[in-house]
Formats: sequence, structure tokens, C-alpha cells
Amino acid sequence: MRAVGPVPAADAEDGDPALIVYTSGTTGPPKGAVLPRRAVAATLDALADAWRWTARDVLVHGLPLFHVHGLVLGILGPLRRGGSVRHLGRFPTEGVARGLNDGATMLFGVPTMYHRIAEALPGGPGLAEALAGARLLVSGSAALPVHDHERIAAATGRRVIERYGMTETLMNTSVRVDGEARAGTVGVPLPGVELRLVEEDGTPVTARDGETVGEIQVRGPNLFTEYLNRPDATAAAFTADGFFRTGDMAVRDPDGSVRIVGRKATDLIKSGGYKIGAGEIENALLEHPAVREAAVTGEPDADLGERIVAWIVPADPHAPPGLEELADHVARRLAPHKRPRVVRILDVLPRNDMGKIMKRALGTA
Ligand code: MCA
Ligand code: AMP
Repeated sequence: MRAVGPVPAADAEDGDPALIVYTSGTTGPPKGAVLPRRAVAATLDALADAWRWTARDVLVHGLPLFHVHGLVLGILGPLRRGGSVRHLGRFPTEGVARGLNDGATMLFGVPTMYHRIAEALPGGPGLAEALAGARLLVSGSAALPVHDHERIAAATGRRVIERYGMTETLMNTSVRVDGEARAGTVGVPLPGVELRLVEEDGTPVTARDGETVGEIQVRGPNLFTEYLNRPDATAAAFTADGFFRTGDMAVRDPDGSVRIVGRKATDLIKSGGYKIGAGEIENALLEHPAVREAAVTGEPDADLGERIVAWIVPADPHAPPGLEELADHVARRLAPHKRPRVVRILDVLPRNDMGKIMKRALGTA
């Protein structure tokens, strides 16, 4: 059936849903974060303030358009500001150089992209000049390694600035254009965002000593309203006074800058800037006939930040499944970026008295 008639009038309220973006948790299938129109507008206007983002800006990026980074910042951002965007289709470093040399003023990317840029700089004539000429180089979705930050700064004279966000919160903090882009900091809370660090028992961390660690909690117009059809998960995500528990652990520097030092959940993996729940991959692996038991962990990777490792107890010890077979299985069932990059075969998984897999013990197995 074909819909006919006029386009409905746009008389939606600020709190009405604009987007539902799915994001992985530690267990079960991904949850749909319902993002209201208010959140999209608030986050983009706050970034405009922090970055002096205007209609004169031309953005270049090669981010996927099914996540907040590529879609909200990378497409709705230029639409709201009235500027323009050139999407690279894919992310080759040559495309970045072409885009920036051709008048683009801003580059958005995940750390894996900046790592590949840092690797290509010595051999890529024109790339350093292109980056040097940009008004703003912005990294987000995962931590930008200090080594890559410094290599880019040394070759181009430009410091990549970092901003910190989540699917549920859109953007929380950023290094400001008029601030200091120190490697390893994600800057200060954006206008309108209340941010606090809290200890395990809920006590606020007030020290700005660059050392006392607490969980980041945020409140503001940038937040999602709920997980779709998951009132239980929504309730668990918020404190009684309306702050969202990010699960990210951080310290504050004396100037108020936030430095993220880790995550509460070991079962969340950030690979290539994608958030991936270990439980989801374990469930997929267990559906493979050659797998008896499975555990998934993330381990450091210079390119991807973390790579997905599958620890497998095979159904038949004499015929363990191979990496390609399991990677294809997960890629087909979930998504290609969720596929394991390494498979390690074990006789048994280390378990505690309760039968729970001891993932920390796997790192040294
Ligand atoms: C490989 N491929 C396969 C298989 N192996 N397909 C099927 N079966 C297999 N076994 C395909 C992949 O689908 C992909 O195809 C191509 O081979 C290369 O895959 P991969 O190795 O994963 O890609 P890569 O070159 O390593 O990609 C690196 C990347 C990518 C470009 C940095 O990881 C990326 O785009 N990351 C961005 C993530 C992101 O936007 N995160 C934002 C969420 P094809 O090329 O056709 O796809 S976080 C967020 O939004 C918050 C709010 C925030 O703070 O930003
Ligand atoms: P997602 O839910 O896919 O939107 O991922 C959000 C998570 O990405 C956050 O909770 C952080 O753990 C991480 N993240 C985003 N930006 C940064 C950043 N600049 N530095 C470190 N971690 C980041």
C-alpha cells in the first residue's frame, strides 16, 4: 500500500522521540536508547559553543551512519549548523587528505582512524599538511592513545581534541577550542551538562587532584529518556536524583578536565570505537556446534584499542573450531565488527565456587 497525502505537520514536542539507537550491554541483546529531540538539539548546540562550530564549517568523515558519532554529530550536526559534510564512504587516509586539502575545516574520527593516520603520516606526503590546515581534528567513541596523539602533534603541529559521549547521553564533555588539548583528557562538561564523580557507595568525589577515581554520572538535557520497552534497565541506569550512571571511571584534574581511566564492567569491549557486549558474543558462539563452552574478553590492540578474544572449550577436543569459522559465524549472526579476532582453545574455563567464569584469570591463561 502506498501512503498518500500531505507530510504530517512538525508539531512535535521537545521531549518526543527523535531517534532510537541500539547499544550493547554486558548481557542479552542490545537495548534501544530512546533519544528525544531535546537531547539532539542540546548536544549539537553545546558542541557549537565548545568548538565555535558554524555554517562556515565543512566537515569530513568516514564514520558509519548507524551510531551517534557518525549520525548525530556527523550528519545532524552540519544540518543544524547549516554547514556541509563530505562523507568519505569508507575511511582511507588518502580520502582524509583529499577532503581536508579540498577546503574541509573539521575531521571527526574514532581513535582507530587517528591511529591509522599516525601510522600513515611518515609515508603520506600531503597528509601532514592537510591535517595542519584543518580548523579542528576531533576524536571520540573511545580513548585516543597518548602515543598517537603525540605522533600526530609532532608531525602536524596540531593537537587532536577529544570529546566524551555515550549513546544514552550524547555528548557530555569536550576539550574546548579555547582550552588546552592535553593528551588523555576529554575536556570539561559541556554547557548544560551536570557531571559528578561518585565512589562505590554514592559519595561524591570532590577532589580535583588528578588521582581520586570515581564513576562518572551525568544529568542534563542531552540525556535519553528510556530504554525501549525495558523499564527495569531504565530504572537501574538512573540514580534517585536523576543522574545517569555511565559506568565510566575517571579522575578530575585541577583545571576541572575529566580523564577517563577505565570502565566498571569488564564485559564491555570497545573495539574500533564500537561498544560490544561480551555476553552477546558468547551466546552466539555457544550456538556453534563445535563449541561446548565460551568466554569472551577484550585485550589491548594498537589499532582497534581492544580486540575481541574468544576462549573456547571445543565440543570435540580433537577437532577444535578455527578462527575463520567462528569469526564468520559471529559476523553472520550479529555484525562483522563483533567477530572475534583471536581464538584460544582451552580444556576447561576457570570458574569460581559459584561456577562463574573468572575472566580476569583468562588474561594469563
Ligand atoms: C571482515 N568483514 C567481514 C568479515 N570479516 N564480513 C563478514 N564476515 C566476516 N568474517 C568485513 C567487514 O564487514 C567490513 O566490511 C570489512 O570486512 C572490514 O572490517 P573490519 O576489519 O571490521 O573493519 P576495519 O577496517 O578494521 O574498520 C575499522 C574502522 C571501523 C573503520 C575504524 O571499526 C569503524 O568504522 N569504526 C567506527 C565505530 C563507530 O562509529 N563508533 C561509534 C559508536 P565493510 O567495510 O563493508 O563494512 S560510539 C558513539 O556513537 C558514542 C556516542 C561516541 O562517543 O561517539
Ligand atoms: P557507546 O555506548 O557505543 O556510545 O559508547 C560509549 C562509551 O564510549 C563511553 O561510555 C566510553 O566508555 C567510551 N568513550 C566515548 N568517548 C570516549 C573518549 N573520548 N575517551 C574514552 N572513552 C570514550
